[in-house]
Order: sequence, then C-alpha cells, then structure tokens
Amino acid sequence: MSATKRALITGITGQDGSYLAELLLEQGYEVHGMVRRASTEKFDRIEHLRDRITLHQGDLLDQRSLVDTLRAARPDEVYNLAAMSFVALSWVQPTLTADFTGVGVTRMLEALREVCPEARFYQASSSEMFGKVREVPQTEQTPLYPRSPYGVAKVYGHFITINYRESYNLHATSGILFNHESPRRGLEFVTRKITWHAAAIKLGLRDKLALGNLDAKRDWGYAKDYVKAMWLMLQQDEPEDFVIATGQTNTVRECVEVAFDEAGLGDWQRYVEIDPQFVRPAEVDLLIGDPTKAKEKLGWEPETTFEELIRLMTRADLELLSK
Ligand code: NDP
Ligand code: GDR
Repeated sequence: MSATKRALITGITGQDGSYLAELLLEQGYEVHGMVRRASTEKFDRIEHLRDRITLHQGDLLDQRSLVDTLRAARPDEVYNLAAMSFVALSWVQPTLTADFTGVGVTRMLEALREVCPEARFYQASSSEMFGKVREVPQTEQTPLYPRSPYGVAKVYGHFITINYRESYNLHATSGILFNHESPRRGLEFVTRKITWHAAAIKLGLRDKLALGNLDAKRDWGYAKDYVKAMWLMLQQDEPEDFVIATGQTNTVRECVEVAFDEAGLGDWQRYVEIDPQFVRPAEVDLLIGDPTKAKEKLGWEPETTFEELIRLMTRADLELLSK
C-alpha cells in the first residue's frame, strides 16, 4: 500500500459521491472517480473538486471499462455508489435497473478480484431492501422483503457482496443506509422536491406542489453525516455489514409541514395536491432503522435531526432560487 491512500468512487457525480469525495480529500486520500460519458457534461456536484480528483470513463454495464478504471486508479478502497437510484423509475425501467443496480455489483467485484483483490470494497446497500415491514426497528438481522424492482436489485447487490466476501475472502462490506438527503439531493426525491417547491412557491415561481402518498414514513438523515459511516466501515479490520440510520421516523406530510414553515408559507394545505401519478404500484410504508451496531463498533452517530435537515435544505433552496 502506498503512503497516500487511494480511493475509487463509482457514482462520484451523485449526491453521496460528492460528499464522500470531499471527506476523503480532507483525510488526505488521492481520490479517483468513475464517470460515464454524456453528451453534456453534468458535473455540478463535483465542479468545485475537479482539479483535486482524477476521473476515469467507465460504466457499470461495461466490464472492460471497470477493469481499466481499476488498473488506472490502483485503489486501496473502492466505494461502489453508482446505481439507478430512483425507486419510482425502477418500475419504468426494471431490467435496466437490475443490470445497473444489481448485476453491476458483480461486474465491479469481478473486476476487483482480477485487478486489486487486496482493495477494500464498500457496497451501497439500502433500507429499501426491507420493504414490507417484518420488524420495527430494522437491524442488520431483519429479514428482507423488497417492494420495488430497485429494492430487488439492491438485495442482489447486497448478497453478492456477502457471497464474494465469503467465497474469495475479500474485504467487502455492505452499508445498509436509510434515506439520506441534502441540498445536493436530486429534485425527483421527495424531500428535495418539497423543499424546492416550498422555496419556489415562496418566491412566486410556482403555485402548487403535486405529491403522492403523504403517509409514507421514512428514517431521514443528512448525507454528509452518512458518508462518514461509509468511510468508517472500510477502516474496520474485519469486513461487516452495518445499518446506518437515525432511529427516528417521520411522514412525508411532516416533511411538508417543516419545509413550508421554514419558507414562511403558513398553511401548506393551500398549496399541496395529491396526484396519483406519484403513488407507487407497491409502497414501503414504514422505515425506521436501529443504528446501535454502528454506534458501538464504528463510534458513528447521526449529527443532524430530521427537522434541522429539512430546514437547512429549505434555506438552501431559497438561496438557490433567489439568485
Ligand atoms: P444519485 O442518484 O445521486 O447518484 C447515483 C450515481 O450513480 C451518479 O453518479 C450516476 O451517474 C451513477 N450511475 C448511475 N448509473 C451508472 C452506470 N451505469 N455506470 C456508472 N455510473 C452510474 O444517488 P445517491 O448519491 O443518493 O446514492 C448513492 C448510492 O447509494 C446509490 O447506489 C443508491 O442506490 C444508494 N443509496 C442511497 C440512499 C439515499 O438515501 N441517498 C440510501 C441507500 C442507498 P450520472 O451522474 O452519470 O447519472
Ligand atoms: P425512496 O425515496 O423511494 O425512499 O428511495 P423518495 O424520496 O423517492 O420517496 C420517499 C417516499 O415519499 C413518497 N412520496 C413521493 N416520492 C417522490 N419521489 N415523489 C413524490 O411526489 C412523492 N409523494 C410521496 C414515496 O412514495 C416514498 O414512500 C430513496 C432513494 O435514495 C433510494 O436510492 C434509497 O435506496 C432509499 O431512499 C433508501
């Protein structure tokens, strides 16, 4: 291992990838990212890091590019964050989701086995794997029952990571992360959709916010806190899986209430309408995680409450849209 640690992040252009890149740079890592080609360059979230990171062209659908990326980056740690991550779209593109989000993990693990089997591997598993509630709160031992093509693909990625750890003795870890959000969250996810619309309505840029199921409950944390847990997991001597969550659950309705309050809009019901197109074919009704193991073994704890998170996101959107 070289004196300066080298990390490769797939999905570096995403919400988590950008925060993780910042964290690893602060820790003195040489940071490499894998990006896929697009006809327009959309590197908004990592623009401020561009001169401090090295980017490699690659795609989870293409084995050759994964091998070449690992050869070029020579990482000590690989964070596999790339995925088709929007649950609702996974019903529209189910096989593509399976290929990116599921089988893509095997491609990455195969490339790692070939090029750098000593490297430590992090897989971005998800609370969406719990799906239909079998146990409250959910722990590392809770049985999985995914409720979306995305959730099913993540279960595959989760178990192939465990299987490669056990079959080939890799330092491979799955982080079962519950929902985490930030001002960098994509606009299609419900928290950001709400905070953006609250700001837009306040500034007179929109009149209404159309949502689906207001009763769904999620355990929402702050992405910046959660990427620390990813890093801590790979610093463990033995690879193990961890639930990362706040232990608190809130409804989508409560998220609306906090955002509209922060925007100073008064009664949110005047602006919100229910649109069936945002109701899912099968819903995950309740997620609440138990992060005890992460607290005990990693010393990790969330630092930001749900209410602080939604308020900071709303303020960020007010600032963004005021410009
Ligand atoms: P984002 O949607 O913000 O980012 C996804 C990233 O994956 C983007 O960089 C995207 O690149 C990249 N990507 C997608 N498909 C491919 C592909 N075929 N080849 C290469 N790169 C690809 O997701 P988040 O940052 O929120 O999440 C990171 C990971 O964590 C994902 O795997 C997600 O499923 C998982 N997760 C997220 C949670 C959350 O609440 N945020 C909770 C639990 C798990 P591009 O910019 O080109 O689209
Ligand atoms: P989720 O996040 O599906 O939990 O997946 P999302 O923010 O999309 O939905 C959360 C809940 O809100 C309800 N909802 C709506 N959702 C969206 N997107 N748009 C709406 O208009 C709307 N109205 C109500 C949903 O039905 C759902 O119950 C996220 C992703 O980041 C995954 O990649 C990750 O694995 C999981 O979190 C943990």
